[in-house]
Amino acid sequence: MFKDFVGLAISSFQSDGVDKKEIALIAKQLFDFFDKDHNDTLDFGEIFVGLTLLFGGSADEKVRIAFDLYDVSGDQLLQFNELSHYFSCTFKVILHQNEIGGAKSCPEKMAYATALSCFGEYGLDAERDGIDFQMFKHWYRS
Ligand SMILES: [Ca+2]
Repeated sequence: MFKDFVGLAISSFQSDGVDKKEIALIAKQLFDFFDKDHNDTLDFGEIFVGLTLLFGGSADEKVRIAFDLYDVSGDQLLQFNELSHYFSCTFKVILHQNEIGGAKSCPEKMAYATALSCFGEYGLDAERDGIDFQMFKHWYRS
């Protein structure tokens, strides 16, 4: 079931030149998020609740979901690579939606710069520190 899910995620993004490993990673986090009883299958209820939260939740719930999805290490901190990964995915979606004509913008570079400025704003060390949920929420809303 999980393999199907990842396969589906990969094939639906394949034409966009998005890194497969990256999709697989996010798909895994997303799957875990949906799979509330961790039995490696998604039942209708889990999918329904997951989608409701993703698309219908309050702003607070959405921030929480984003935070948990990208906290791959699960230590309740977004390390620099996790945060820049989050921005990279966000920018890819935004750029894809807007299809800025001809202008070759690079989501990875933008993500790196944004993550750097976010860490800088809180006076954190990109090598060692991480953004906690309160910082992320504050930053998300500013
Ligand atoms: Ca983490």
